[in-house]
Amino acid sequence: MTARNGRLGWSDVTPKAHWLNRRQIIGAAAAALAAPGLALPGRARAATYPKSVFSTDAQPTSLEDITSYNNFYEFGLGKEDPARYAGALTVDPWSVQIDGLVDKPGTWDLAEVLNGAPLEERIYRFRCVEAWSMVIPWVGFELSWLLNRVGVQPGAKYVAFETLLRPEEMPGQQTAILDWPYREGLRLDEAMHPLTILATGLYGEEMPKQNGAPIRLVVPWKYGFKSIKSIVRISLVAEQPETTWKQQNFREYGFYSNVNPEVDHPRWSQASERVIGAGLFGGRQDTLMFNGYADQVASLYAGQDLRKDY
Ligand SMILES: Nc1nc2c(c(=O)[nH]1)N[C@H]1C(S)=C(S)[C@@H](COP(=O)(O)O)O[C@H]1N2
Ligand SMILES: [Mo]
Repeated sequence: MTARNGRLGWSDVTPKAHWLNRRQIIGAAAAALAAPGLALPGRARAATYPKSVFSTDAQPTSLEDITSYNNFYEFGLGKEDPARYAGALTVDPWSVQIDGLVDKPGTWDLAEVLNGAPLEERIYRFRCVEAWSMVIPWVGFELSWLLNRVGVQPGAKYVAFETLLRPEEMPGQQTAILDWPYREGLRLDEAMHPLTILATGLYGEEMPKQNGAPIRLVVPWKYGFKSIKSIVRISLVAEQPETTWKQQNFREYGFYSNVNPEVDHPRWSQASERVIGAGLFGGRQDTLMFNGYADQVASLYAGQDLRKDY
């Protein structure tokens, strides 16, 4: 992972049809703004955000693949279920409860959460525990920015997250495939790490519902299930919180779940991964320690046995 100096820019690596489409949208939006009395169309939110030195220079997966091959069990077990059913999810209004060991607990409207947020584009590798991967151009901000705003108290050691519980709109929640609501957690130092973001969009547009609208976590060095979607609650706590997949099967899904090619899943190897969208041939690559972010995060785990703390 390197700074992007001297490398191809986003427009160079974005699939061209989509980029042209984005430019047309931006052009239309600018025209609408320039013409008094013309309303800005709802979807014309595409915008460019500052590039981050944390972005990978790897080729982003297409928007089509990122939004049609998803895991979001609230909408079903199939990869195509979220794109089919998540449209029913109401994401406006949306509020986020922030509680526990913080100076300013409360329930904030999403607009208040995002007020002043330093949004950036973060092109991250994304590795699912099922041994497939993508490269996703998120839009988001560092979780630490929000935690610093609400004031983390000294006793806090972990951060717990919860997804919305609304079975009327989420058919998967009408079944017992998981213990709802979906819950995740990070150690406080992981949560405060600059790579850890709350994402509100991808490809320069607001977050598609199937990807976890309106706000979701992204922790690029951990298996994808840690990156919890559609967050309604963030709690600062003293003890390691219960998390959905660990509760489901603690032997297969540990609390840490750092991407690690040397620690296999009990039922399959984690040494390599299927690259989504890479075509019929040559679609596998070796999995990297901490998903390629070892330089940035390995020090968080100094002195820990990663086979034990899987
Ligand atoms: N609430 C919730 N968050 C979730 C999931 C889920 O089922 N429910 N699936 C996880 C898994 S297993 C993965 S791989 C990623 C998938 O994110 P994507 O669909 O945006 O690629 O979301 C994670 N976050
Ligand atoms: Mo996953």
